[in-house]
Amino acid sequence: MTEKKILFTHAKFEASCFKPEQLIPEQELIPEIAVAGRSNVGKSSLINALLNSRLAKTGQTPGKTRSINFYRIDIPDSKSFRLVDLPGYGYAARSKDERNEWNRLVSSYMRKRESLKLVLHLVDFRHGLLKNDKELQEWIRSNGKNIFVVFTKADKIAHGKWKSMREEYVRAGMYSFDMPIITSSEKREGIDSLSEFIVKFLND
Ligand SMILES: Nc1nc2c(ncn2[C@@H]2O[C@H](COP(=O)(O)OP(=O)(O)OP(=O)(O)O)[C@@H](O)[C@H]2O)c(=O)[nH]1
Ligand SMILES: [Mg+2]
Repeated sequence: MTEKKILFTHAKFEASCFKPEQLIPEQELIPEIAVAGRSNVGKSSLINALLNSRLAKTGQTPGKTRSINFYRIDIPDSKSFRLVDLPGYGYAARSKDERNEWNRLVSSYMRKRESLKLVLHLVDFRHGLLKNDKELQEWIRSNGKNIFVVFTKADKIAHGKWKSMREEYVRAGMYSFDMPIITSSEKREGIDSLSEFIVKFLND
């Protein structure tokens, strides 16, 4: 059976917000799905893979995305939504001031945003959850938000190990409200499954 692929082709960049005061207003009927994770885990690359575009800036240097970036996606026969690229955390070379800025920006977004319906927590498939990932998960959940884990950079791991590794991570206590999806933005693996998951989530 061949299913019709869902393509997020109607996407546009809306805004880059560097400070809480700059956050664009929420729109009642537009749910937001945020993409969170450590610096360099592949957040912006995943957004580009999902949108089949180069709208999000990616890079070799960790800490590439310093703002919260909003993308608006319209899908035929489905609800529209926003993908929200969050700045990464856990980049050691950041100064204390920069870390405080991150906290101020991300926490003001997470705490107040009613339209934020889901946080995609990106986790490098090679490393699993590190200490600050666990802290992030606890903090997101304490704010009453849904977490769904998306593994990234799976092309670095032999295909044959994927399933057992995922099971191992889930057994070790990684939180995700549904079975995590394994992706590679570089090889476009798992991207269609993730698109389908998003559409189903939006319309359930
Ligand atoms: N092998 C491989 N590399 C990837 C993949 N996705 C991203 N990368 C690489 O990882 C690096 C970081 O990617 P970004 O998408 O910029 O990561 P980010 O999470 O947005 O990083 P910050 O904005 O710094 O928080 C880049 O060099 C990408 O080319 C993937 O699926 N496989
Ligand atoms: Mg980025």
